[in-house]
Amino acid sequence: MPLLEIRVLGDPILREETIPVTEITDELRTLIDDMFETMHAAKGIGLAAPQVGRRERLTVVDVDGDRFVLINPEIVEREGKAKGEEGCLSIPDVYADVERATRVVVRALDRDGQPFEVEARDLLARCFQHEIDHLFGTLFIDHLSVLKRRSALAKWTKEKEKYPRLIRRLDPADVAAHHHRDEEL
Ligand code: GNR
Ligand code: NI
Repeated sequence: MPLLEIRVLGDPILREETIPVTEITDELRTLIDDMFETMHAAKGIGLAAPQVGRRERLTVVDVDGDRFVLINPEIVEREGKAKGEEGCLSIPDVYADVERATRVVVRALDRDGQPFEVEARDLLARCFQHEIDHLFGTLFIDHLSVLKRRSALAKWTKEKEKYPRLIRRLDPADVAAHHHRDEEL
């Protein structure tokens, strides 16, 4: 399964709203598999379709082995507030504290098109909120104060030079490493 290229901050697709999925095809399931593989190779806990150049309203999540495919997800309940550190595979090496709800309930379709609801807390809830933001063109830096956003963007101005044409290519060796680890677990 191929690794997908990750789009980084500055690529306009990260700022677009995604299009709801109307039909779950084999092609979409292949995209889902490739997104999991790419997320694992990048050592991320979530990955949204726009980050790999796609407009489908779709994201995948793996927080400590709790894996989710979220198609057309919606947050139907939110509760509590807490700050916690976030990063983004599309803004590598930039981190900042973001205030998020500590508990959410998300309604979505799974990879078979079946509707489900999931209640999440803490890091999983944070990850769901971060990913659902991506599906509407919002990035974690948008939640920062002007001052903190400026310092994050200043760091990015330097980091960005590592990503010609705003594309981040992962090392295929990381995929092999991950498969090896899967076999051990
Ligand atoms: O890998 C990721 N870590 C993370 C940490 C805290 C809150 C959200 C995230 S998601 C991020 C991967 C990513 O960019 N998903 O869009
Ligand atoms: Ni992200």
